Amino acid sequence: MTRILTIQDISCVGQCSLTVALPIISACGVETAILPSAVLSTHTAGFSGYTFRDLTDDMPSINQHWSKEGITFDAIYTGYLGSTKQIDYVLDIMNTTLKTGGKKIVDPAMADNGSLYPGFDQTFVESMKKLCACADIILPNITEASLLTGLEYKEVYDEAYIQSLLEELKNLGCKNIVLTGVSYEPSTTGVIVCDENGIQYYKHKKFEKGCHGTGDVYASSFVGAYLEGKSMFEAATIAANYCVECIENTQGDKDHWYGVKFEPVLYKLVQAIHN
Ligand code: PXL
Repeated sequence: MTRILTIQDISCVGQCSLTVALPIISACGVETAILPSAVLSTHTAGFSGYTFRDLTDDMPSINQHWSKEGITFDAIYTGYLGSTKQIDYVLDIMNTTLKTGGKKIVDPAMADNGSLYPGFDQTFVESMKKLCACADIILPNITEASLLTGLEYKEVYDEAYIQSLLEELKNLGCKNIVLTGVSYEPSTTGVIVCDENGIQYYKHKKFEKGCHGTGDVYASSFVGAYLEGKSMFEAATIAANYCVECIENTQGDKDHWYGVKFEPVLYKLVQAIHN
């Protein structure tokens, strides 16, 4: 059985980060160990007055204990990280606990819709570049790709712009790129997988209003499918279809503005992976 470590925050309420990654990756059939980067009472997008407990200082001793116990992982998947200093500790954890040939999968979860999330700054972006450069696979959205590359953020763009983002990410050292939210026309959006074989695009239905937390649902279901043996493009397609199911299951429910109802349709993801 494959064992993964995922490092991201616990937003106690709000259906993102670890409360999404742990159930989704586990349901895919992968043993999922967690390292919380921070504990927040809620996520930061739409709630006010949330608490934030930074767990950066706990990371070195957790890593030391795992090393002493000989605990290792087949893959490490990082999401929302709580501080710049934490990125150096994450790199240490990757060096000590990842099995030979193990995969480093980085979702540079720090921005969306043209802006950084609250609490992040350019220093964090610079550190995130380091983490992305050493990753086997990164999963940025267009905002994150523009921040990582220093290229202008565009809401409307053409294939040449996307090509330049991918080229600059490769220049940064990124080996395999799964670029999400690539939309060339109002009614569709999609995901690009860029690896040593070239570029593939999977296009699907676009919803008028995006839902919070879909980036984490996407990355987690991609990771689950990929670690269960799907190719990068197959995993990217399966994850996109699952996100569409999650949004369809949530849209129209005004009380559920903070995340997607991913649980009732989780069986569809499992079926798609183990068909
Ligand atoms: O979904 C990304 C995410 C993760 N964790 C926290 C967030 C966000 C996005 O807003 O606020 C705490």
